[in-house]
Amino acid sequence: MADWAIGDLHGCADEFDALLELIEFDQRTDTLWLTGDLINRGPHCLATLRRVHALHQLLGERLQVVLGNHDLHLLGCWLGVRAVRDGDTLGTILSAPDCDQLCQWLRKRPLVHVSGNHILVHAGLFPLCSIEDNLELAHAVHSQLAGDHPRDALHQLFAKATPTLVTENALASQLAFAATVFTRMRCLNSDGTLNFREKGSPESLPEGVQPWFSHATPDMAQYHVFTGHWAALGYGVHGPVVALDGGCVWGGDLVAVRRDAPHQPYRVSRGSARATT
Ligand SMILES: [Mn+2]
Repeated sequence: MADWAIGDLHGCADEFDALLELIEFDQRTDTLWLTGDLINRGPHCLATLRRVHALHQLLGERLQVVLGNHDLHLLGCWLGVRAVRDGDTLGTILSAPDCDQLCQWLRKRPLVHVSGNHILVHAGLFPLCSIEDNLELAHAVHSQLAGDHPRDALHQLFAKATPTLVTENALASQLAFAATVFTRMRCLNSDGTLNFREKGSPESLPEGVQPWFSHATPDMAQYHVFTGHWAALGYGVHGPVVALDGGCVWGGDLVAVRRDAPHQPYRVSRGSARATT
């Protein structure tokens, strides 16, 4: 058996199938972690979401998916909290007969998943608070979103985030901050506040702006943190962080690693997979 992690799918269903074939994924025994952003921007979003949902039925807890910013956006569109935007490729999902079933499943996925010293999260962990506090924040978002009032939860998640954790505030008022950290964060400013602007490669960042993991605490060094989200960063191991978004949807690669050997990537490049109907 092997424990795998794969980066952002973004509707690249053919490449996902090809990568599972390449790594000889064994559905009977292997585990699979997906870094989120299953959908949007790419060509086969409905097929991808159905495929991952079906795999989850088959694998149960051996398949873990965390929510990314595009997954939250889809949930927002589904419940009428957000409008579909230019460049979105969510139409086939939103008009599918099984849209409700798929989105009900999606909203119950966590923002952070932990197993032993391995952590799965779409964008990252806030490095200026402990792992424990990060997990508590992620759980707060998850329980709201998976609870009885997902529309209210999404309104809170999409509210303007404070640029840092406000410790004296109630957790409920930190939901937008938490959702931003776990699903959208890339960089911090020199004062430790979230930088909402920079999306480029680390080399292109202005002075004082650093990747979030440059601030990683000794606390985090005991873990492997598997992330996606940052296509311009690409695949790489940065201390405890294993970045897996190879930018497949933008013409790059879909990347898999065995979680116990994160320095050895397996890649399928965009368009190299056989076309499916
Ligand atoms: Mn993302």
